[in-house]
Amino acid sequence: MSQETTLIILKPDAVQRGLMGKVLTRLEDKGLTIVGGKFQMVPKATAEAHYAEHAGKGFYDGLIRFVTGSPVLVLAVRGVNAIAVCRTLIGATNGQKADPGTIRGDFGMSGGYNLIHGSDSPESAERELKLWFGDGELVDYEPSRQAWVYDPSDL
Ligand code: 3AN
Repeated sequence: MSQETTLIILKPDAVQRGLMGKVLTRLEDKGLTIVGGKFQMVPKATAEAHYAEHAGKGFYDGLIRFVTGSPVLVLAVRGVNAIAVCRTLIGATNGQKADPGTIRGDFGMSGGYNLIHGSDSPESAERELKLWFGDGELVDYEPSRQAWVYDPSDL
């Protein structure tokens, strides 16, 4: 299986609650590789493009206010099957229902303030990475531990 890259956002609640380190550690501990990152306020147009599929839903205006109201950490995360692996680590949308052991299950109590975004498909990952990162902003490198994260037949 080849490596995938997925778009992860540590949302304003993760930043404000001081959980960036803990969440990043979970991604790194899993064996995933951070290949891009930026800490930023989110322009309204970017938030609207990112969440376009939710436009018109009851929670949409609040979601845009939330994600543009305080800084986020945007990450590009790489690994074999990284999109599905990150979704599993993240857990169900609502922290009250997310399984213990997942990021939302361990740290969250809300469906709106749910700490972290992860692309939900290869198509979403491609679209979202293009939206949040410009040409040349992702860094291709081989982490030294890589040889001990994967069996060669995984790659
Ligand atoms: P997920 O992030 O688990 O893929 P989506 O794609 O269904 O969830 O929703 C995108 C974002 O919209 C969520 N992360 C959450 O911030 C917000 N959202 C989704 N459903 C609700 C809801 N019922 N109430 C409030 N916010 C919601």
